[in-house]
Amino acid sequence: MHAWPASEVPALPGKGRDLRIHDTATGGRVTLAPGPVARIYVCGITPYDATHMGHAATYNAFDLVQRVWLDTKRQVHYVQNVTDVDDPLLERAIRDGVDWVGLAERETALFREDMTALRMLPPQHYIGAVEAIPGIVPLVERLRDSGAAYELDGDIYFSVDADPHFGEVSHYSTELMRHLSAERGGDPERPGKKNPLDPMLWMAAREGEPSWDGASLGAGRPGWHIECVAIALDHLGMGFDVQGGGSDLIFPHHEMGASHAQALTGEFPMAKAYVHAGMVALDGEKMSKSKGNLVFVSKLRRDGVDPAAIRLALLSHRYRDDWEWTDQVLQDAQERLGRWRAAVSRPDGPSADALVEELREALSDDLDTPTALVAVDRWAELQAAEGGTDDSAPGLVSRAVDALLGVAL
Ligand code: 5CA
Ligand code: ZN
Repeated sequence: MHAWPASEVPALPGKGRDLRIHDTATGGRVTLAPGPVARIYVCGITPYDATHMGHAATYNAFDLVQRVWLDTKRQVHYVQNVTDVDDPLLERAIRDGVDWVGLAERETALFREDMTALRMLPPQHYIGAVEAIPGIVPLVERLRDSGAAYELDGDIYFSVDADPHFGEVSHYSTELMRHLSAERGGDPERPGKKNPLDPMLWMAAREGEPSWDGASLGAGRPGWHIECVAIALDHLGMGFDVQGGGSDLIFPHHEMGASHAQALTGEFPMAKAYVHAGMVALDGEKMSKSKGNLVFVSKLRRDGVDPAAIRLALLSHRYRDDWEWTDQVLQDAQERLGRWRAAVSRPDGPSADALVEELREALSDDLDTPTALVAVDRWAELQAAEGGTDDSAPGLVSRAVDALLGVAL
């Protein structure tokens, strides 16, 4: 699949700091020190109702990770998937009486437009589940042949008991895992499974549903977790730097993914850091496609809202926190954007060298965007109150806010 066009990232004087980031698997902060090429996998959308503010907030967090790395003069190798075949997508297509392929294509196209408008850096590899099937089938065959997977009425399940590290990403109790498994696409109640938590790797073809050639597995379609593992291993290999997504992916998705990879390669964990963004709510409940309580990026754009203001609204919250989208959040961001634009539109101003270092420090500190925004606010206030004589300062602030925060002033 093609991704979306990249906006240019201005180079800043000096060099940024290494990222210290919260890792769900170890429960603490890790300092990431990748080689010259940092590797990141971010779970992509299931394209049936994109792009709501929760999605945008999560992709914003991982865009910042890349901007910090780029500022340390590293290259970034970024991979993202599109879950373009899965139960919720097929169910939505049936509900709306539309073709599932067309639905996925339309929503993916909208997501690309939204990501472009928000200045999110594109992945180098943007891979759909369907196009990944030829790579998924041999992995499932290997898992089955090594005893880490088994067949149940034609479907192939992964055996979580095959992985001695199972549970070490989420650290959730068995009870919670069982609950979340039922809620998030698993089938803990299905009779005949070795462990109720075992997830499906390959689903045998069902009447009226799409299916693909699965070689010795028979016709069918892939499970959700093996999709991301196959794409990540194919394009990044084991031991990449960050696996990212929202906190609702901690279990089962990232836990199962780490287990699949461990059973396939004998190595653990698949990623050096498992990084999770908090959930964005609307009217007191998590924004979700299934509940339908959504605010869409595309709707705001159609209403004439500047994408830079949307991005500032996302940045005003710490990425790990759960938070609530309100009209006030957007209005505050619009006002802030106006103040910043007025401040950089003058020919000179107070020196901004210290501000660049403050931004670097705040972002390297587990992506502390609220502190970063306050630092820019202070420079803009000083500009408004006293001005300054540094004729390179407004340009430097514009470039820093663009390079590090993805906001075009
Ligand atoms: N296709 C899978 C990942 S492989 C998937 O979860 N798709 S999704 O469309 O449901 O979500 C895409 C990303 O947005 C995931 O990282 C998910 O955790 C995140 N996300 C979904 N809802 C919210 C929300 N309300 N707040 C923050 N992030 C969210
Ligand atoms: Zn995923």
